[in-house]
Amino acid sequence: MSQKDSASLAERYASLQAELARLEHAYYVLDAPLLPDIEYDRLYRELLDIEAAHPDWITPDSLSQRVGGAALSEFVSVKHAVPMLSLNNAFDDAEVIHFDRRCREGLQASQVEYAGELKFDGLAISLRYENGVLVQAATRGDGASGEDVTANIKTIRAIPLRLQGNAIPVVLEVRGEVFMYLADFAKMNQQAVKQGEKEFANPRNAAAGSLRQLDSKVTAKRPLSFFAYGVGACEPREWLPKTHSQLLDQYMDLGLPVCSERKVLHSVEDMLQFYRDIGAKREGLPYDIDGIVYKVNSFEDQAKLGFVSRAPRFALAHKYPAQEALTTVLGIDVQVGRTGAITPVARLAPVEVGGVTVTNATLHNEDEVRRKDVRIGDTVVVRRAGDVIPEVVSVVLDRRPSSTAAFQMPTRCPVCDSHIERLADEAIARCSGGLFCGAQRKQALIHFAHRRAMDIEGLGEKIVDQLVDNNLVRTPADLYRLGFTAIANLERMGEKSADNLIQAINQSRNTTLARFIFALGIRHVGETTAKDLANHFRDIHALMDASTEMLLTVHDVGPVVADSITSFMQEPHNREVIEQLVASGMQLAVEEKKVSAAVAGKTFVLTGTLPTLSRDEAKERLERAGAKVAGSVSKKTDYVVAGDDAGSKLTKAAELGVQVIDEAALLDLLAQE
Ligand code: 5U1
Repeated sequence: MSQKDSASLAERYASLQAELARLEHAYYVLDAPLLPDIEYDRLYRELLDIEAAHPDWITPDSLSQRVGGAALSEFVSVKHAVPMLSLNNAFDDAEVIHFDRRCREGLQASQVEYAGELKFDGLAISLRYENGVLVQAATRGDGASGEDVTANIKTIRAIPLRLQGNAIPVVLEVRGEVFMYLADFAKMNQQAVKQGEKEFANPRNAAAGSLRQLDSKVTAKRPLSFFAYGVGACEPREWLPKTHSQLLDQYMDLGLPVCSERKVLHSVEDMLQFYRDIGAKREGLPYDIDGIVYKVNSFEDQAKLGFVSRAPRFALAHKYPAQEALTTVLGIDVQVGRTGAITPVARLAPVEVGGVTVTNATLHNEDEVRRKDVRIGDTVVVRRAGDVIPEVVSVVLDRRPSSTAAFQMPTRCPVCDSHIERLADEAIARCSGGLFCGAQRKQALIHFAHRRAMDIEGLGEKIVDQLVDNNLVRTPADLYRLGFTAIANLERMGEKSADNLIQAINQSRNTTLARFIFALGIRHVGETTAKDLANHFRDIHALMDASTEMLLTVHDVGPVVADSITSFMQEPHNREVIEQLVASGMQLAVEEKKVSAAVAGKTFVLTGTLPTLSRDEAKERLERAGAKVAGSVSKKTDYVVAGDDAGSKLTKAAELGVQVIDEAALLDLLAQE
C-alpha cells in the first residue's frame, strides 16, 4: 500500500470510529437511533476489516474493544483517588425535614437548593477518563478501594470509551450506577429458561453477577446499562461547574448517560413532592429504584458541609417502603409452563409487599429451592420489584419449626401425570407429556400446525385457544376427528372458513415423515434434525423404538438430542397420540435424496425475494439435492442466491468475492444431474 493510500485509509478509520461512536451514543444514551441496525453493522464490519489489516492501529478506545477480551484469573484491587462514599438513609418525611434543617443551619442560610434524583438499584461504579479516554473502571468495594472491572465495563454500550466535545478535563472520574432495564432483564431470563440455564433472581443480582464475571465475553452478552450521577477526581478542578445539576448537564455534553428523571428543588416541600411524584410512577419506570437522592446543589456548599465518617452531610437517600416482607410458606407446588418447564412456587400466607398483596412467590427451579432450603412452614423474606414475579429471597432459619422436611421435586407432572425429567446440564426440569399435557397443549398444537410442520393453514392461535378451551381438541390426533359443525360453531368462524380449515386439516395428512417428526415438537428436534431422523429411520415406528445408541448413529444427533427423543418416545401418552395420528390416515413420504452434482456439498445463502420460489422451498430443494443452506455469508459460502430487495448479504458477497446467482441460475444448477 502506498503512503498516500495508507493515509487515506487511516483517515477513513478515524472517521468510522467517530461515526460509530455517534451512532452508539444516539442508540444507547439518547434512545434515538439514527440509522437502521444493518447500516451500523456495515460500518462496524468495515472498521473490523481495517483493524484486521492494521492491528497496530487499534487503540484501547476503539469500539471493537467492547466485545470482551481474554478471561482474568482474578480482579485486581484499585485504590480510589477520591473515596466512594455511601449515603445516609431517611425512611420518613421527618428525617428529610431534619436533613434540610441541618443543611440550612450548617450553611447559615434560610433556604438551600437541592438536586433531586433517583436512587438506582444497581451497582456503584467509578469510571476514570484520562484526556477523554476511559482508562479504568472500578467497583465501589469498601469505598477506599474496589476491583478493576475495566474489561467488563467496556462492553456496556451506554458507556462512552471516549468522551465527546472540546471541553474535556485531563482527569475525570465519573461515578454512577450500572443496572439492567427491566425489559432487558426479562428477555435475558426468558432466553436463560429456553436454554435450560439458571435465571437471575432480579435485575440487581443480574447486573452484579454480570459485572463480576472474570470472562468479559460473558459480560458482553448481558444487557447492562449505566447512569452517571457523581464525580470523584477531576483535573483541573476548575472544569467543574458551580452546581451538581450543571455537572450532570455537562456530563450529557460529554456523551455520558444521565437519567432525565431529575429536578432542582428549592425547599423541603419541593423535596417531599418530588419523592411522592416519583413514588407514584415508580411501578411504571423501566428500571428498579429504591429511593430518591437529595444533594445540596452547590459544590461550594457541599464542601462546607463535609462528611461524617463515610457518608456526606450534603446528601441523603430517601427510601421507598421496603419491597420485602416476612411471611410463612403454606405449601410448595409446581407449575407447568407452556413449554413444559416445571417451576416450584411457594404458596404464602397473604402479605402486603410494597402495597400489593402477595400469596405466591416463584422459587425459580429445583436448585434454587435446594440452595435456599425453603421448606413448608418456614418464615421467608418475600420480595416484589416492579413487574417481576414476587420471589422468595431467603429463609429466616431462627424461626424454622421443629418438624420440617426438605423439598422434593415431584417425579410426575401435576397436570398430566407424565414423568418429569431433567436433562444433564439443564437447570430446568420439564414434563415429558409433550403432545398430551394440558399445560402444553395449545403450544403443541400451534407448533403441530405450523407452516413448516404439518402446514395446516388457518389453524392459528385464536382457533387453537377456542378448540382447547371448548374441550374439542386435546391432542393433535383430535384435529383429524373434528367435524364441520364443531368448527363452524366457533366464534368468528363462517361456513366458508370452517370448510377451508377442514380441507387444510385433511390435506395435511399428505405430508412427509420429516415434517411429521418436526411437528411432534420433541425438544431439541428442529427441522434439520427431523430431516436427518426421517432419512435415517424412514419409518415412524422405527424411530419410536430406536434406542439411544441407535439414535447416536444418526448424523448430528448427540446425547442431549438422543435423550430427549427417547424420553419423549418412552412416554406412553405420546406413543398413543402418534399411533392415533398414523391410524387417521397419515401419508408419511420419505423423500429420496436426488443429489445434484452441481450443488452437493456446496454452501448456499439465500437473500431477498426470489421470483417464484419461497425461501422455504428453495432451502428444501437445495437440501434435498445435498447442499447446505447457511444464514450468513462467509468465506465458506459457495453461492449467494439473490432476489429482489437483497440487503447486506449482497455487499458481503461482493467483499468476499462469493459468486452471486439469481433464481434461474439456481434452478439450472438444481436440474444438473
Ligand atoms: N442518584 C444517585 N445515587 N447515588 C448513590 N446519586 C448518588 N450519590 C451517591 C450514591 C452512593 O453518593 C454520593 C452522594 C457520594
